[in-house]
Amino acid sequence: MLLLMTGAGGAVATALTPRLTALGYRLRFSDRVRPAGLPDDADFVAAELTDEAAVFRACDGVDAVLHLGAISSEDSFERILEVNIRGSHHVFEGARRAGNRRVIFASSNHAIGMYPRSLTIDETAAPRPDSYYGLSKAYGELLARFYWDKHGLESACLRIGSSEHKPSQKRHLSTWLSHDDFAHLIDRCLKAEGLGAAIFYGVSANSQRWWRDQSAQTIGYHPQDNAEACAGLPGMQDPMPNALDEAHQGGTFVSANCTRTQ
Ligand code: 15L
Repeated sequence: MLLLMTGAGGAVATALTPRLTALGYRLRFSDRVRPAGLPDDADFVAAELTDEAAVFRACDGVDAVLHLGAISSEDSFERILEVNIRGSHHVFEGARRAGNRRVIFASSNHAIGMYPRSLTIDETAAPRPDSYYGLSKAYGELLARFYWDKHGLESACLRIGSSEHKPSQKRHLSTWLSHDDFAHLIDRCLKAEGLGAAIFYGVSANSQRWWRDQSAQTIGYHPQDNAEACAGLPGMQDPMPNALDEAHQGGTFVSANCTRTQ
């Protein structure tokens, strides 16, 4: 299967590349500029997400799309609008036009970041974005639903927690997604029959997780890693903790540009 990976120069894509290759996927890489270290013979298409024609070219001829490309943290509404909102629309429309089988959309826990940490939620939880960034991910989930309902384009939206080499903050004990589990989840999403427009949490088997979805098990996602193994390590603190961030699942995104104090 030929898989287009947007945001190919990012840390997550770099970690996923050898794992997806080992699982048998052929990759087409796309980003604004060719990532350093990409072999000369790699299939690469340069595309700004804001450039509709370039994104359409990237989608042409692939079987599925893994849309990782985005501004990956909070930013101005205008920048988020252009890159994440308009850019994701270009990707879904490009996939539809090219007849791609399925889109895996990198949504985020920040689409549901305003849920309190005291609550365990599942994949039916309605979006409660904690930032413009989280809003753009909630919009991506709606785009995915829309392209399934209107055009029969299948998708999986992954509400990714913290995709890191290993947990390094207290919050990661709940949110960590190991790179191995991430690659396994993508593989299950690409192989599942009758996916429709699905939403899954991208989270490892953390003992302290806030997200439990039944449907991820039905596609055979069985995460192997657990952040708890790092619980006792020195330095596992959240950056500049405050009451608002510590009460909500999104962490520091919650208090950014927030006029509420509690
Ligand atoms: C995300 O969606 C961000 O892209 C990443 O930088 C982290 O902030 C992560 O969420 C997280 O919540 O840890």
